Amino acid sequence: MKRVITYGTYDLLHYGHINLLRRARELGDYLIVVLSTDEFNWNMKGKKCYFSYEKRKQMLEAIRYVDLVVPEENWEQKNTDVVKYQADVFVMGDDWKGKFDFLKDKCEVVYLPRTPEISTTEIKASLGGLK
Ligand code: C2G
Repeated sequence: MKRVITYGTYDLLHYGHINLLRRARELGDYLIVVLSTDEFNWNMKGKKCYFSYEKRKQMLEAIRYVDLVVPEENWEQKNTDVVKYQADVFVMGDDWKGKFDFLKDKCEVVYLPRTPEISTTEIKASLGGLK
């Protein structure tokens, strides 16, 4: 079984996220999503999520491409995660291109083209304008 691993915040889930998850799952037989906790987002990414970790986890677990959702608590856990979850492939959108090449000694590293014109930031901005 070929195991794929990917990371993200997945707040305000949208079709760009789904496109990524679908293509990631197509690279193997089992997809693990390592989901940023609320604390990690706030303390390390300066992001305040609209939905809590539990809600974001619940939504991801409902997606047919996703087999397992586990917490991302820090930037450093990737090296141990790929071993712990026996990942054969590490996948991220290409906004992260090159950032995780250090994992190449443990697994295949794939950066997939982002879906253009959609982002959580843009959704928040356009909704912010609505009365
Ligand atoms: N993504 C995409 N197309 C978009 C938006 C996002 O392909 N229009 C991808 C991102 O490249 C990422 C995944 O969807 O691979 C999740 O996106 P985010 O939730 O924004 O992830 P991010 O906040 O970048 O967290 O340790 C890594 C971090 O946890 C990544």
